Amino acid sequence: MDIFNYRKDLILARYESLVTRPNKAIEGNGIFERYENPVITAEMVPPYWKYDFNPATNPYFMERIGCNATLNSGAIKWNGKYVLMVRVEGSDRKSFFAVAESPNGIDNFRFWPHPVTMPDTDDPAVNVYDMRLTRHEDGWIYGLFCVERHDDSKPGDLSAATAACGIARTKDLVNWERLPDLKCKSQQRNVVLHPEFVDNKYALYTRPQDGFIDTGSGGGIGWALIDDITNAEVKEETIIDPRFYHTIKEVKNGEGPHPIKTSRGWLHLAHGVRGCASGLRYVLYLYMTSLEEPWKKIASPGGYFMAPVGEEYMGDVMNVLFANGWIADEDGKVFIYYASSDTRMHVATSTVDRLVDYCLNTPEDGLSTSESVMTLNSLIDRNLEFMASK
Ligand code: M1P
Repeated sequence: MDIFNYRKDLILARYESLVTRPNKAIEGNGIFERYENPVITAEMVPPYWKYDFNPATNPYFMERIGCNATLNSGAIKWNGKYVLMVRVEGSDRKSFFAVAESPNGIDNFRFWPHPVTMPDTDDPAVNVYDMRLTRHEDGWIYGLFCVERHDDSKPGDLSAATAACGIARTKDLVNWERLPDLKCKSQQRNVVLHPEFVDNKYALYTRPQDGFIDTGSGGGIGWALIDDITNAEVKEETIIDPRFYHTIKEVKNGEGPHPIKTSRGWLHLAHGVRGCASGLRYVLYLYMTSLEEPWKKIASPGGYFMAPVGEEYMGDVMNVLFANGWIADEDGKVFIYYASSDTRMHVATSTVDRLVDYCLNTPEDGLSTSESVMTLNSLIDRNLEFMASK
């Protein structure tokens, strides 16, 4: 067989076996289950996005367009399928959005034929990423994402960048209407649209930051009401989930996907960042806010909900878990889509009941060693007493 056909068959067979690989849950801590395999990796991008399939123009069947990573994905249930709005990062470091769908949410994810063609604003972005999808009660599906541009106020500095919140909406996940970027005094990343109107206004979870990387005076996850989503402007911003010294969110934090409405309150998934000798460590945490006043925190379990394990530590940006998509099914099952080390996508499953139980019954961070030991001793004492009584 000639090299073109040999390589083409090999690449197609490898791709098919990867995307059809069944995934199995791993029993864990009772709060959620991880799965044996990642759900989407760079190798699962369709070969016809990478290779020129014409032997006349690609006689060696060589890769023409490289894919580096598939990460931070928005998520939505769409026509009965589990759909991810994947951040695909090319080998040229540019990210774009592409939709992948699965019949069961845990394996067999396949990309739709084309990536999303996202319209630009009058001030085109250099890079866009990390879309949060919200099916809003106004009837639109919104995608809020980070828009990165070079910071032209620092002409000689090639790494100087700015972050703003891009806003687009769609009815089919294919055709997008781009709205003006969020107007705000600070830079913004990790902005999320709340699914319901609050006081007849659109509500945003924000993450104000002084610089592109450093949050500086930005104190944590914010809350802002917006009069007009087609010309969105943050006029007032309140910090609802502050970062705090010697916690998992000392350096920064950010809202994940939009919160899930439960009978006990809004259930939130977020990421927290702390600094250590090897750099920044990104973990996931949960919190809950009041149903009537979604800006008021009612539960704040201490510590992280998920941190990297095993191969999740490895990748382009080590020691990072990041989540901006989850799906709650009608039967209460929750699919948490998270990326590890800015490289690949995974799923973890749980239920609304278990996650709410976790939030309401996990002790809060007492903010000191003494408090942590006291909390631990209280559990040990209750257990010893209970076990002795049996
Ligand atoms: O590299 C880790 C993450 O860093 C950023 O998150 P944050 O704004 O909270 O620092 C984002 O660029 C995110 O995409 C990335 O995964």
